[in-house]
Amino acid sequence: SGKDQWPRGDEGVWRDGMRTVDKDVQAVTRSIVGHVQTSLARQAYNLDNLGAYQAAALSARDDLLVNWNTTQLTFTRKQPKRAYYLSLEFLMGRTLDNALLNLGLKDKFTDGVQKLGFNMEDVIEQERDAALGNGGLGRLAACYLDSSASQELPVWGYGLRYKYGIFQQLISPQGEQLEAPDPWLDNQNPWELPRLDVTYDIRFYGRADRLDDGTGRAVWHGGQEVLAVAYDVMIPGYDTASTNNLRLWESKPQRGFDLNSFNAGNYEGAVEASNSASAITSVLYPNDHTTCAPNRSIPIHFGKELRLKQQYFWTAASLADIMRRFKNAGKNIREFPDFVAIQLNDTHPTLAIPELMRILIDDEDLTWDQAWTIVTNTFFYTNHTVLPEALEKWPVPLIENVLPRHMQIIYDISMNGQVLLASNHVSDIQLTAFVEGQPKQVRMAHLACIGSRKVNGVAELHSELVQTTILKDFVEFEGVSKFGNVTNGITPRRWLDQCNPELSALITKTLKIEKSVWLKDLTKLEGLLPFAEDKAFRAQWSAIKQRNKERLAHHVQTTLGLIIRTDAMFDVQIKRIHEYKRQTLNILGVIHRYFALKKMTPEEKKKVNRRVVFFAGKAAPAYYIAKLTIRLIVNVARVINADPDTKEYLQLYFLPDYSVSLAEVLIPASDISQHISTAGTEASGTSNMKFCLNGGLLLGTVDGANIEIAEEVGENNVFFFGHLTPAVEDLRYQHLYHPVPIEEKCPPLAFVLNQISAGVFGGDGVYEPLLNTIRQSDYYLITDDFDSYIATLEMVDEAYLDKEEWIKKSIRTTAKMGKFSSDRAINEYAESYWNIEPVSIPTGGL
Ligand code: F58
Repeated sequence: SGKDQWPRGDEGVWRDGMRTVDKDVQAVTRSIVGHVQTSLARQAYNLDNLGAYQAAALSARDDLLVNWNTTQLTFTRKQPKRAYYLSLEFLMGRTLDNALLNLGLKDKFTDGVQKLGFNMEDVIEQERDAALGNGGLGRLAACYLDSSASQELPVWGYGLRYKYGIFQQLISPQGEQLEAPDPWLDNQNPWELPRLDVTYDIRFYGRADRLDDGTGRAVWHGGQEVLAVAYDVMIPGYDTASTNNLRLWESKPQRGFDLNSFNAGNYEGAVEASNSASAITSVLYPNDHTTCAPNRSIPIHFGKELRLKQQYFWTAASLADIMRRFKNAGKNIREFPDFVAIQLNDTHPTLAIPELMRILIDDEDLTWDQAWTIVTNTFFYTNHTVLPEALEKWPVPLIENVLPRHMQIIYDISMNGQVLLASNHVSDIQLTAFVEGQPKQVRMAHLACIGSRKVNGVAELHSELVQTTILKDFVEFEGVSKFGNVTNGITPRRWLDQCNPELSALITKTLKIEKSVWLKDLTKLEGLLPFAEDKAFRAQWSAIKQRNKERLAHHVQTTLGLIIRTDAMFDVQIKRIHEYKRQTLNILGVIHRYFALKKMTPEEKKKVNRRVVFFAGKAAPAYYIAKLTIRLIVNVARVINADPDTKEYLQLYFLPDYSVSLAEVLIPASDISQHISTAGTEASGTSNMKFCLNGGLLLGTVDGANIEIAEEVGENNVFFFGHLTPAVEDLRYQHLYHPVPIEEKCPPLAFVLNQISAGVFGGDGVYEPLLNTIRQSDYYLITDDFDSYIATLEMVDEAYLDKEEWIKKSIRTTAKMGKFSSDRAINEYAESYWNIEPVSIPTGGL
């Protein structure tokens, strides 16, 4: 700092005008009332909860802005190396509560809002979720932003500002999933700052002419140009002034409309051009692990070109922005990787690799080798799946048309790779080619891998599978040191302190340290271990779980009008609906239990463990089998919940429209949660960590991060079942070549399937295609794992009946979850991948 860094005028006058964050309740109420009066232009006497939310949000935003400005100014002055997290999805959920907790202002706002006649919980509920993501991958990005800011790491996110987030899920009277748009911006979004001055022109189509000057440069011209406009979202760190930025791009026509067409009397044509530009950021794609339908025969090709345009629009705008910031700092282009690290969240931003090559060669006049050195020291690629049908491939003719210059560069990268391979005597060059097939397609995972400095998977087992299956040949070619693992994590701020305030308070009281200490070093939770032996502590622990169940029951009653009993075990499976995640196994298990109950005498029933089973999750709109699974669950629920023989012992609910906010109510209420993917298919899973952090036990397969959770909490505190990864391929082979009828292989399962076929749950034969996936190839091994699944469910019942032992397991589980903080994960990226360091941010203005 220094005098020259002050903008102009009298420093004292500036300082006097400066807002600070450290406010008392009166400052809070004044600020809220001020926003009601001016920003909202509303009267105090008719203010409703929504108005109160908006005013409170604007007030919190003022505080965030102070810190955000200081943070950005500090970065500009210090010029640290920065990391950029490129993700097509950021599943942020609600912001107000989180912002207040991170700012340390929650109590003051609760108090202030109360004085103004409102209840804080009701006010918080007014906010719509920012649901710019499908599932785990998008929520992971949100947790990583929270951790980066909390640890004062200079990390910016880059994404798209979709006008419509993930679709809203409705359930029809028949139990079918229906999709409705999610116009989340309709009530205005106080958390974003339009930056109408930060714009870039993004080109599509046209021609790329190579210059014949031997430099390899080309000129890309013509086609369509679309404007990218920046919107900034502030990301507050916890217990620090550090407030990072998430920059989201909106697409707009370059000019309001095409004057030429307009003058030629083609008014509709003129408006159309403007529509097509805006279409790029209009909606989030609701696909989930499916470029091809998982029955592996029906490809889903909806709006492919638009998706490619989204990917390019976003990566090109982000790179242009990163480049402009880098150049403003006055550095030499060769130093780019010393100041910039770019993390590719899955293959969606892979076009950034040829795009940076294009910038460096065509605009910056570097040679191919100079450019390639910069590129391969800048990018890092995280893989999130090894499911073959989920690996992105783009048809060459499509790229050639939309991005002609990039197709040339991709061919050149491929050719150079091949030459290198040949000179390294790699046996099967074909395998590493990333332009393959008929029609030719570009395998994006291969391109991302070859263009990155490092590649990682998201849990130990998954990273191993990445190296031994999909990228095996690259390991041979480039050496294992390029490949690593960063096990996923979750932010304990949202996923414990915010969603389970009572448990958070009990932990703070018990550990006898400040909340901010253990929330920033989650391994401190180990201090809870001795209290598992303390009966009074156990009573408090289980009373909190009970109140969280009641909170969930209350939520379900007010939103759906259903009465849920809370004197039962709460058993939860919430995640995208997908065959590999095996919600089918769960519902078949429920049906099995239902028939077992029906056979019992009243005496036998008295000994039964009462269960309430919850499902929630969305299916990709084109994923027929997943939608049938939802329909089956809903209709089984109808029968079971109405059956007087069983309803006291077994209840089943499908909660529609799963979201981050619904997860925040469900997770703290769970006794046991299910993570039961076929071994080797779930890369990591992250909700497994959330449940365990909140003292819910885990029922799962030996897959993804379940394995590492068991390592931490001890095998005797989790319930594992099913075949292991190495057996999966053999079993699938047997299904195809030595099939055994289900009646013989697994009679209890055959009985359940037959009951569904017989129409016990209605449907008139609609479920046959779903049942046939099990009866025929059974790719996801339901028939192989059913028996051990049922046996394990029974072990869970038995364990739950020993209440005191169960609570001990619950406490021990929470105590050992330190590893799964996203702070740990983001530190691994910062240290071992990006090579960036924390920058401390002064509090209070300039
Ligand atoms: C998920 N992937 C993994 N993809 O399935 C899960 O195991 C992991 O914990 C999580 O990533 C975080 O690493 C995932 O959520 C998607 O939603 C893609 C969205 C775009 C289309 C393809 C699926």
